[in-house]
Amino acid sequence: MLRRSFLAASAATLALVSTTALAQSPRQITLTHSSPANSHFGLAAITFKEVVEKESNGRYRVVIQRLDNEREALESVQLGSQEFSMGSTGPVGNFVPAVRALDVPFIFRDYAHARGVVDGKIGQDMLKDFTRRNIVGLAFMENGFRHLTTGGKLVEKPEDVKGLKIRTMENPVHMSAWRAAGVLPTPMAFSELPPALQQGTVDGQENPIPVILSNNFNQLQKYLYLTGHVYSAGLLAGSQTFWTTLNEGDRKIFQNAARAAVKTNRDKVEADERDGVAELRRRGMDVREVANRASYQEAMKSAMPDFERQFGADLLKAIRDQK
Ligand code: EAX
Repeated sequence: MLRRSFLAASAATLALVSTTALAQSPRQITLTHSSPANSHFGLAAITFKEVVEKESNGRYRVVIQRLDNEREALESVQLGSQEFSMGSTGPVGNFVPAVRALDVPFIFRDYAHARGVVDGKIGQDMLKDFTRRNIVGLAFMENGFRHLTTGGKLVEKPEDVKGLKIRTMENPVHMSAWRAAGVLPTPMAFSELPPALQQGTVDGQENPIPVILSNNFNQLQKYLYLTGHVYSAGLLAGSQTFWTTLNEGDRKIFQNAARAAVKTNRDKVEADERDGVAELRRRGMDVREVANRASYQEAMKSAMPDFERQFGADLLKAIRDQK
């Protein structure tokens, strides 16, 4: 009797010790993102971390790292050597090609339209497809609508881009669209972009205001043209290998964190859209309105039949028609 209660007491002590030990050494997970800490991705990453750590009562610790090679980040997530990544759709189509339909130029009217599509059935079905690639598509994030920038060369109309070397993402849809406009698209990872602009390996690049602003591209580029040619979605990706170790309750925590991160991401994109152009002008960038955006659409038009073949005219129409 005495012995039994002694055993029970030891078991209780052991349980207490192990719970305490657990509480003291949280499970450490890594989230990488491209762009600086104060950017639309960096701030979203902080929200993700805060929600996970709070809702799990400290059982998880999220380590945020900047990794500008988005393809490497996504591959690490796929392999399970890191748990989460946040980045653009540049490399995402290598995993789920249908997502490239979101990269078709001029397919979205505005932010409300794009967000409606990624949050709706079309986007949610795309996210489910990632599981086949050992990736959990947690949420679509965004970079914003992309705009052209150049260093020395002034572009006053779409014809002026002919023959220019423009860095694009490693994304065949972007490359085809620019090629149609007469550009020599030069694909490279985001990490390679600043040196390429510095050394003049390319004449220009294209990225949304939040990316241009947070990465100080005003120091590397003279002109910004508000072409808004393509909506640049992002992906918050999770490792399927990690995900399968989680119970339902913990999965909920990460899903809640993803939802909160999307909100922070979009709020920051909106703030940058509101104040960013004035700020870039203040920093000395020559920002040009593009009165006739349709002229860029026209210039890229010859790429459309191929996009319809790749993604299906029905899918493109469904995206376009979503109210
Ligand atoms: O995700 O590669 C790019 O131009 C992206 O827009 C950038 O990495 C932000």
